Amino acid sequence: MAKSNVDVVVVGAGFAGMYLLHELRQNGFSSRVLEAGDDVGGTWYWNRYPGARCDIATTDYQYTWDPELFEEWQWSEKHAAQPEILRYAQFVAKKHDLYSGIDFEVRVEKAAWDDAAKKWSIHTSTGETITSRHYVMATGCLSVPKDPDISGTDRFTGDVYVTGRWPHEEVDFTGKRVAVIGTGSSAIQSMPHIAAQAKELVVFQRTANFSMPAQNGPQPADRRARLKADRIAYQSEARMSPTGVPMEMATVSALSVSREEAFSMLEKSWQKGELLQIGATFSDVGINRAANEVVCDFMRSKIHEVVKDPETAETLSPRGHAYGTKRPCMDTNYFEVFNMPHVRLVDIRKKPITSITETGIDFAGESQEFDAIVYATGFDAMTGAIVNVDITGKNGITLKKKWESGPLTYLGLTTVGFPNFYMITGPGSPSVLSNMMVSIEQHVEWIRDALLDMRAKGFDTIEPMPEAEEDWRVHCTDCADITLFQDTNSWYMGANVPGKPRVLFPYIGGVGRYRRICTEALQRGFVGFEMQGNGKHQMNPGPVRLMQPDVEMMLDAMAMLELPPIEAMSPAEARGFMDASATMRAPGPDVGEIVDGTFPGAAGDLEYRIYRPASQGPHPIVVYYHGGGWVLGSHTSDDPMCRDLCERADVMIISVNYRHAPEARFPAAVDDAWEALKWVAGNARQLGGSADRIAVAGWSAGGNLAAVVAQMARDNGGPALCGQLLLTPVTDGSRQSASYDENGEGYVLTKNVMEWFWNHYASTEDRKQVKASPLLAKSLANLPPAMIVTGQFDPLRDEGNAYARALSEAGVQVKRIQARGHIHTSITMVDMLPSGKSVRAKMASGLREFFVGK
Ligand code: N01
Repeated sequence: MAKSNVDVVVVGAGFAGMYLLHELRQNGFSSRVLEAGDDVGGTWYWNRYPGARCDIATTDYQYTWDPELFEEWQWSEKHAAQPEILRYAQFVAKKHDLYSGIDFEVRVEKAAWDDAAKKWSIHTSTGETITSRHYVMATGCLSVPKDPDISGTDRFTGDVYVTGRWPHEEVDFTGKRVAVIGTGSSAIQSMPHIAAQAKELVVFQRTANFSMPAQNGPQPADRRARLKADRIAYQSEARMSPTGVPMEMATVSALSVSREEAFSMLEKSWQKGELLQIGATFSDVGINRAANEVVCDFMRSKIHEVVKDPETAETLSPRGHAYGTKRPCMDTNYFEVFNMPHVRLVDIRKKPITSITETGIDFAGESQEFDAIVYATGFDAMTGAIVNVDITGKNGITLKKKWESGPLTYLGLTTVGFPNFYMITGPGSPSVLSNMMVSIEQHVEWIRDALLDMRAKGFDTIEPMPEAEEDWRVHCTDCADITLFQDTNSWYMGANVPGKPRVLFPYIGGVGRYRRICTEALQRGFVGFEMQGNGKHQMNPGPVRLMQPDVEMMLDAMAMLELPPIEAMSPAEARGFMDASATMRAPGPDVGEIVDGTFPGAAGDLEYRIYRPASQGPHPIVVYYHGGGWVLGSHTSDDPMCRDLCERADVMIISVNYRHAPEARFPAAVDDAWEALKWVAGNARQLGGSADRIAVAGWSAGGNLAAVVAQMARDNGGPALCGQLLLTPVTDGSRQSASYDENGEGYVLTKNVMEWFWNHYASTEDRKQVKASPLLAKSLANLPPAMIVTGQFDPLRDEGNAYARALSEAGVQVKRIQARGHIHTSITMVDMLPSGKSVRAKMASGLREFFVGK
């Protein structure tokens, strides 16, 4: 007799529920696993349509937690078909005696949290009520077929099939007139099988889809060899990779090679027959529309090669959505189907279905009779299975109500108001954008480790904190914002279900990054969670380290290059290194005009570069001081950012050089910066700008100089400044703030590099002077309005913020931007890191505001 009070109730006996059951048993937790079907397998139990196969190669789509399985189970093909995957699930269930822990043909109808008892109360379709301390939804992301939303579906008297609920017995379409509605993965896989049998097949397509041949056959030799040589290393690589499948990271932009070369690189990827390979051919397919279009063109050319009738080929060619923003498909002879004489393609955007009738389908003035209709119309993805159960958390709030405007989770695993409730591969986790096996295992292990840690520390309940959930929502949005996903109507965006909120449901920051964040949350003592039990109450608001995904990707790439530390170089070597790096960056936008010249510095002529907007002048002038720790750089070293600010703000930027340390130590740079400002102010009209509309700006050490000259201008009665824009400025060299410890290593500008800069520039005594440390000024009153930008992961963050606070306290108008998830150098990386774009847009609007009404 199964127990009605257990530690954990798990819903679903797919690969997630099975592994969780195993781990719970191994660790002495009592459990009940409830499954609606009559066998294990989850998605592979339900999706039995002909041709159903896994799109991820079997070398990668298999459990790793039981190493014996690698010997005991041999896959027959590269992409296993549904019956084989189901047999694998059954094999594992038998081997580990999992069947004995699962209740089949039981649906959970209701689950409610009892806050007094600190337990879940779970009501099932059999009338049983089970209580449990913890409740886990392992219900899969694509398990609730969506309503086809076509009128008259209930009228049809012929045979009706839904790909996601296919009958267990074989379906024979021989001699039948068949309609297939939908052209997603399920339709694309099943179509060749249906076409081979049917007398007549009509395919109703709403949106054409990208698909490539699966090139099925034996397992990929290279992957097999790597697995055999070092299974652990291969698995670790998968776990830390962006998608859960080991793959080389692309470093080349699709726009940096000729079209011929791009097509030849794509052809190589195509030949591999691996789902993720095409998108991984170039570094910018997911984030740059023009780069993505190269891939789209290639994919469309392939359709035209196969499909003989050009009009049909064009109808089958996706237009209007970026490659990868709707799930790309893998097929076996899908496009070939449309060369068969008994197959017809109907584009329902041009010929809409008006109704299903008793005998067939009415569309665009035609009435066609069918013996069978196959609905391959997809799923209420990601959240459908979760909110289908009436789940009530604290204070009587249901999850359905809470998620009305979109799912809110912390780490895609938990949600505020629902203690001891977990989702496996839930919304806000990589899930459907990853190799599900890798993601499932990671979630199961996270839940297991959380339960073990709670038991060890005597906690009964775990619930995410609202701040953590909000941070996660913002981070997920940051990640989505740099991609092309939001422009496409896809089930990833909830767009296939009328009324569903439109957000990117899965987390797109990558499998490896996600794993690191989840692990950090546990290892640092339940970061972001409120824990209670045994009279103890712990709140650990964190936050976990959430970087902008592109910034982190850049750091990963830099780590792989194993670059020598700057502080181990001489200034000359460091300058050479910086110049070489600059040749590899994107140039930045075009501006109206660029003019180079010289001005008289404090000890001789120095160079400047003017960036003039294309619009009619005279323009406001921004005197700009470059970054580089007073040791590196020049008037051209921040070229892309100067172009970007000029173009966005419609102001003239004059980037001025200054003498560098150690050859010219403090206060040489200040003296030159000051001379530059005076010279620009005195020559504003000749330079084509407005003499009464001048501001200063600078990045890093240049931000330090800009802040210093703004004070000097105030103290010397001019030039009058309209504003100061300080990007991650140095403001206080006399002591180091907490951000030096927090962010002192691993974020390009390290504590050691900063010390190296200071040592070259100024003595310990000099650092205490106001012209080196503007924060130390006796008064900051009467300075021009300021915009101060600080990066979250910058050692200089706190001193930038301290300067902003001090200015504000002195009555200066200050706008502060905290660049979430950014490091010291990332905001300036124009056209390389898309996440910096919105920060620079704010900087530009800040610049424009300096001059409003002036
Ligand atoms: O569902 P889909 P699916 N009238 O939503 C169309 C995974 N999977 O079951 O795009 C007419 O992709 C709809 O049109 P549109 C995989 O992640 C994996 O095929 O909304 N048409 C679309 O063409 C996959 O992405 C594997 O304009 C209507 C189709 O129906 C996910 O499951 C195999 C319509 C639905 O396509 C879902 O795939 C299979 C209407 N009223 C599935 N409503 C493997 O790993 C919808 N459509 C192998």
